Amino acid sequence: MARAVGSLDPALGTGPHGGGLWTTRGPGAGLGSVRDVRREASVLHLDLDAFFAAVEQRDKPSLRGRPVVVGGTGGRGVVATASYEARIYGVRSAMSTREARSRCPHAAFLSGRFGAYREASRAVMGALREASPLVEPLSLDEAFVDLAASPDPTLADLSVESVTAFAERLRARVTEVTDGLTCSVGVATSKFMAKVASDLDKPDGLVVVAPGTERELLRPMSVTVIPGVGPATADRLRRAGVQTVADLEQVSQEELVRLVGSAHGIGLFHLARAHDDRPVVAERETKSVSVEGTYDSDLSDLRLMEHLLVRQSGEVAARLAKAGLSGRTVTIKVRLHDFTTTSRSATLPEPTDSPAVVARVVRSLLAELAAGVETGPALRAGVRLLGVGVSGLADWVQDDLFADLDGSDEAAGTTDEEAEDLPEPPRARSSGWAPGADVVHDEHGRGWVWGSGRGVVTVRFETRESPAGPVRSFPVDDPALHLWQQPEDEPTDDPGGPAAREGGLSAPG
Ligand code: TTP
Ligand code: MG
Ligand code: MG
Repeated sequence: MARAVGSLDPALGTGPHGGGLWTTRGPGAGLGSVRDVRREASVLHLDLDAFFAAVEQRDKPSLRGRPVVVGGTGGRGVVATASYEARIYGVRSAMSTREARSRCPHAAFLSGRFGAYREASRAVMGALREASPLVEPLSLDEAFVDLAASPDPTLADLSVESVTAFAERLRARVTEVTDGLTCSVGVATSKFMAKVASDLDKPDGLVVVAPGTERELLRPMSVTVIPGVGPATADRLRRAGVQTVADLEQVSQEELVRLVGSAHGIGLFHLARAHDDRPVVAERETKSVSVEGTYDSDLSDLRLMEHLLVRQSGEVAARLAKAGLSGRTVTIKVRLHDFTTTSRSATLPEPTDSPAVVARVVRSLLAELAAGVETGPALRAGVRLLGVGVSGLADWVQDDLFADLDGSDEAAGTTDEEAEDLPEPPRARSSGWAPGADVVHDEHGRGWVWGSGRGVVTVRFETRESPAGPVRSFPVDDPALHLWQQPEDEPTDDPGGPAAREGGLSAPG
């Protein structure tokens, strides 16, 4: 499965484009230092294949080799991911579940089990840390590993041959510790190129980009391969006649700054030349960007509080974007009329700098406070300070940098349509049988919810270790049927925290 891109001749080196010119990002973002691009392909990027769906197929033998869609299964549900069998029918992440059902009606639609995903993620990150002490997780299923920091003696020369062999062993190890999940890996001289490479031979692939061949690999690719270039930025560039990285290389730095602004123009100029000297950072210093406001008279109108918090979300997001930062944890802070201060946080599965995403989380956090037995009345009794913060900062912006800038008013506004986009409140698990949920029956043992409705719940009795099992139906209130929980489930402030549960996957309707 290993594929080496470009020449294996180490004499090619990295050329003269090494002098680090990254000065556009904020201090401490990991980009301000002057550093040479590495001479060896020693940055590894690993990403699990169809992560949530693959965990479901692992644990549900009857679904192996079949289309599986994980996401919100209710009316407003959105697809989190789809198995490769379902992708053949055009099912994609972030598509509405309704659309996914019409494209692939015979798929299994499951509402997701975050405990199982977190457990798999922990096993993977553990295996990566065995390989090198320098591991930088980007999300539940993805991380950078610095091979130059590995104590493994086979990596001593960091040649293409030795990193290739090492990466293959690491992939096998990931499959072993996760009981069968596969991953795709890219190895290159920088984070940018390693991430590009891990996507080139998905699923279950390995691509090693030989040092010196980065630019020829990038040239034919669409500009959207560059982090931060989403549809809106790509559209601006396309209108200027720039579609591929080769086109982008022809544009001067001044012209790029004019097209997309100084903060991103300079970065784009360098990334188009595969010039990325960001280090792999194991433990990021937790920093935050926040905005707060104090008010002369106590506020007691919830809609006004929401309006102010949403405006602050826009300011925080703008500061993040300006500094080239993104963060995963969104916090609201509220000081009550009696000067007690309270806060609520939620952690997203991926870092964001989007005003719309921050505002959405902020609204649901305010709604959570307003619904609290004690905090609700306290809010209504009057608030003198409101604040919004984003922490857990990364310098890898996942979203489209210009998607929100182009429509910033709508994104940060408080229209009724947006209010309807609030995540559905988490539903108590005992009140329903979510499709895909683990159950145990006193007589038949372990299984999972295949479907429910009209007072009946249907269970397939099988587990990771069993062959595909039989299906049986029970009354929904059958006292012999119970939800089954992973014993050491639910640590709270982990990747895939509350926001991931509420926003990433809505409860089935
Ligand atoms: P990805 O790594 O982007 O996707 P994937 O692992 O499902 O598929 P592949 O890498 O093979 O292309 O995301 C990892 C998980 O994050 C994914 O399984 C589900 C979750 N996720 C969402 O909940 N919503 C999203 O929009 C995306 C992109 C991912
Ligand atoms: Mg993945
Ligand atoms: Mg991923």
